[in-house]
Amino acid sequence: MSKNTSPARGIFITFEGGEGGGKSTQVRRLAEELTVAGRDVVITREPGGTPYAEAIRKVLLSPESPGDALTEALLFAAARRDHVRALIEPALAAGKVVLCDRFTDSTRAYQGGRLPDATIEGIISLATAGLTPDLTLLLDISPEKGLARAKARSSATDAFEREGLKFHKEVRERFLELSEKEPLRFAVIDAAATEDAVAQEIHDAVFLHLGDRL
Ligand code: Z5A
Repeated sequence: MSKNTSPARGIFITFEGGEGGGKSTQVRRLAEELTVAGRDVVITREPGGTPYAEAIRKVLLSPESPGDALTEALLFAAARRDHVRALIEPALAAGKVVLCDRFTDSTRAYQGGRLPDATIEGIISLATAGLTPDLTLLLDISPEKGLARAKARSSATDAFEREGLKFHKEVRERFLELSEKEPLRFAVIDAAATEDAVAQEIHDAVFLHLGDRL
């Protein structure tokens, strides 16, 4: 009788929220913590994560963006399909912990206000073939604070950062609505707190939701 030697499936954690919420900072911190604890961790981001998807990222964030939500959603989805097939699924199949800076909830929050829900969900489903995060950490912060942080870091702005405050407030509301619809998948983190306090809240949420698998 052959023994099953394939590793247990890995864990998929996504970080979501508006600009300057500290997602990239906290992805790195959680990766360090889990690595020290002996887990094999992969850090990635959207749009991007693979050479092909990183090339699409350049197009998406360029100032030439036509500003059409369907065009954007289809491009995000094309990048995501390559990312899921070439990087995320193989890492999960190998038993790794995948930490992803933005994923499908960003499409729901950023493109969602301008397209029907059925269109958004159809496009997401085509790109992911049903892959859903095990846990989504929503780093919630007021757009005023988040954009100020992003600006303090760099004076260059991308196509999304140039949108007005009203747009960013609506994005924040959509993220919060998503977290209310799926409270078991989401943990809402107060991202206005200090970096150490945010890291502690994330640690607590990860071990509360996934402790038995870590
Ligand atoms: N987008 C979309 O529309 N649809 C989609 O499906 C997807 C994405 C996947 C990608 O931008 C854009 O694509 C994004 C949505 C859209 N819109 N925008 N803009 P990105 O990936 O280039 O940018 P971002 O995701 O918004 O990341 P960011 O601005 O780099 O923010 P962050 O990663 O959340 O924060 P950070 O880089 O960790 O920190 C920002 C600064 O704050 C930095 O100087 C830190 O040192 C500082 N920081 C971090 N934490 C703290 C605390 N706690 N206190 C004080 N200062 C802090």
